[in-house]
Amino acid sequence: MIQIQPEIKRVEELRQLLQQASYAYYVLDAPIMEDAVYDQLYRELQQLESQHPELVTPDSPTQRVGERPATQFTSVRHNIPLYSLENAFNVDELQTWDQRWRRQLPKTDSVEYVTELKIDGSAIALTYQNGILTRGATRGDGVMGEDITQNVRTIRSIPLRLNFEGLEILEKVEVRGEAFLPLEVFKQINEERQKAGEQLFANPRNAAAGTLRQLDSRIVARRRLDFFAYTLHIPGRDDTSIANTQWEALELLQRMGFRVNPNHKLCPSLAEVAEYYKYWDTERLNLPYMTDGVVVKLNSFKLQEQLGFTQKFPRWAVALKYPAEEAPTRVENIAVNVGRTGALTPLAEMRPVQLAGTTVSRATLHNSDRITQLDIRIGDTVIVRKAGEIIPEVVRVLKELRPADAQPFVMPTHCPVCGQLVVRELGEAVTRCVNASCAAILKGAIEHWVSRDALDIKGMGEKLVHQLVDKGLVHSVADLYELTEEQLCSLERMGQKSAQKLIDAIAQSKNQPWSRVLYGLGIRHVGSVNAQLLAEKFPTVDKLTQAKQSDIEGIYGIGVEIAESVHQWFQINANQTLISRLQAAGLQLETTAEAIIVTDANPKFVGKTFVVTGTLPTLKRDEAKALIQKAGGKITDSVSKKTDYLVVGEDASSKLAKAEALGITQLTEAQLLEMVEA
Ligand code: 0OW
Repeated sequence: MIQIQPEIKRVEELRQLLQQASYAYYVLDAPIMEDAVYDQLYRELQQLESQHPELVTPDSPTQRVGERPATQFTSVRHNIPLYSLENAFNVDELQTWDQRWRRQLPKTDSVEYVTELKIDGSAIALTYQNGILTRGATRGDGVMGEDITQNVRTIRSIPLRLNFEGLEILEKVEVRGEAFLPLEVFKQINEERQKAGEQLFANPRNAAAGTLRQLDSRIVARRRLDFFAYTLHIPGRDDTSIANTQWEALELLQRMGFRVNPNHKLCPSLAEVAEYYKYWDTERLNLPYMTDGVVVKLNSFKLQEQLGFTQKFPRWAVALKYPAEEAPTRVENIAVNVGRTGALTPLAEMRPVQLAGTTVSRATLHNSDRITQLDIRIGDTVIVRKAGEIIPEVVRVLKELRPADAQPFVMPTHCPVCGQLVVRELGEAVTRCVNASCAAILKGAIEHWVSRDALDIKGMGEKLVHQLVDKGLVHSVADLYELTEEQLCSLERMGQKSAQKLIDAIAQSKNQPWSRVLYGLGIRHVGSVNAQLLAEKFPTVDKLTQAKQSDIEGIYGIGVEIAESVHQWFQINANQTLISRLQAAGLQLETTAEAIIVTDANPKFVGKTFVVTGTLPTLKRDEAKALIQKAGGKITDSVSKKTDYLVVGEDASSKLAKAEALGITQLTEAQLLEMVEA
């Protein structure tokens, strides 16, 4: 090995200096050197690294911006699901949330809350191994996200290496936070897009999400995304093992090198939370980034653990939103929609009104309790709100404008679709049609089955589903797999070609994994997050059918009501029949081994054989292997003259000697990563 001692020392020195300067500038917002000095040091490091490529490490400041655009994003699993937040739109609803969690833990007297500004960006999850950033992913559906590591590395306030000074060195760390676009940058981007004649981003949140999903990380680097961390997990360990409270966790995140929103506050009572919410309603308009509410969390991790999660949300946190735009309009009719669970949902049909950039003409009235509470009548003038959510809501009725002929609404006693008597269980707010063959329920079930997160059957739109049911061609989702071309051709606007295409799409859906089939069954309380958790714990349908309710309850994030609903569903004969019909049709009712699909074919890898030996500095062996396979390379365990590359880690085995004897090219992890990204 030639003597390169002085260069190694200089490279280390430069790296240290540049990292401190970057941290001070982007995280502390307190520069410690002039930009010109930074650029000169950066160039010196770049020169040294190009002379000695083996000195390049993934956490070097020069490794932030990848050169080659990705072809597409691979989907990745979050070890710990990313939950979203339940909404409260005012202090009353905050109190309701507070009373609800207290009912779960009656003995709790005084608790502390942490309030954080709710940054209106895009949630991302970061993975660090031995302190090095190895993965960045979008939230996705909470369980599966997209690998956007290349893009995340360009966010200057995200450290490429954690600072464990004075802290326990943690092998694996998961950090979650909000990536966002500062308002200034958002305006700049839209000005550029305006000039380029491109469509503008509607708001900073869409702009951030759109930027994160850019395939070319050089574009991302130019857009100067920023990041506030708010959650820290150590996979495999209890959160309480590293901090006892959210407050401590935020401190820890700062010490490790993350930007944490400075406006978080410890509130000993709900009154203080309300004060904080009131203060920031106006104050937030002076901030250089978009917020849409306040996140209120119970500070104690012990309490958080005791409370756990519902199907989608943590019980110990709530998003206290700021009301968005509201507008008055008239109720012309109140119609009743029968959903796929049979629930009868009253809908206000209103005179169209402009709201938050869209035209609104319908708003959900939820259930008859809500109608009574609002005392809404046909002909009333109401205030409608769109609080960032897609579905607008009626906030209140302007009684002083009520016309004499306003008609009160009465919930129908018979299902408007199938005519059967409807049921409203005691204590339940919802009125439901319980006729399993009600066309509305069947249509809803099929729409759910073919939807994007379920079996994802393209071409099976709402109109087609309604035709299939109305013509008696389909009485259950299993019938889809027996549809013939001539049956489809008998439908409106269905030619022979599109019929065949649809038959193929239906057949194609048999390859969807067991978790999607489980979600597609439409079991109450089983969303796509829980379906994936259930499919992981019960890899075959038989295991799930035979599972006791207590086995199901034991899964992280699955509560009692979900377990009860799942267990009951599998006891019903009609459902068992459906399962066996789906099995006969060839649907995936068990988890097959994850096939590594070549997603980023790279000419340097296709047709080449790799052997990996020794411990790599940041990647696990199977991660390096997956990386190679996804790029189209082949992995073997032993070295032979057919081997093209040997990836060498620490304490390499005898394979190294054999590779040297055979003159096989050796690669360090850094060189492998460079090859992958090149
Ligand atoms: N947007 C935010 C924010 C925050 C998580 C922890 C468990 C569930 C929510 O500023 N300050 N804190 C959390 O806490 N979440 C936030 O945003 C959420 C993440 C996903 C949907 C929201 O954007």
